[in-house]
Amino acid sequence: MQISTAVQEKESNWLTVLVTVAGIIVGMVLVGVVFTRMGLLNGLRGGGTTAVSPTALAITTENMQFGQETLQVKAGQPFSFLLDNKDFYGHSFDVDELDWHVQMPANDKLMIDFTAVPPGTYTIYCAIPGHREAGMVATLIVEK
Ligand SMILES: [Cu+2]
Repeated sequence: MQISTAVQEKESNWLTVLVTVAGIIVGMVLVGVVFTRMGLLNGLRGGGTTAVSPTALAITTENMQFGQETLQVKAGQPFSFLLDNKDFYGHSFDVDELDWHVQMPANDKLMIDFTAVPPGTYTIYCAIPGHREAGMVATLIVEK
């Protein structure tokens, strides 16, 4: 009698442990799904990919050209650029008036966040010798 009670208690303890473990696993999976949906894990995956936030403007460089001739942002609010260099050599993203000088590694993407900038029309260029002359120039318009 005593033995059988002990066995029953043991079994119910096992069940409690199982239910707890299952609960933890389900919880972790749910948290993982939420984080993935929020894009928080994208940066951890590596491989040179960067999450694109909906407000980020993509700027591509390919064949010694900026893919976008004109970029427009609103003055007085922060914004992000996704610099996507598709060339097998490096470029740079320079705006002298704003003191922006960002290196763009070959075949890589990077996200840069900017704080608000004053309204105006600015010249974007690549500072690698010869690239600006070859046409790596674009215009940044910061609207009021
Ligand atoms: Cu360049």
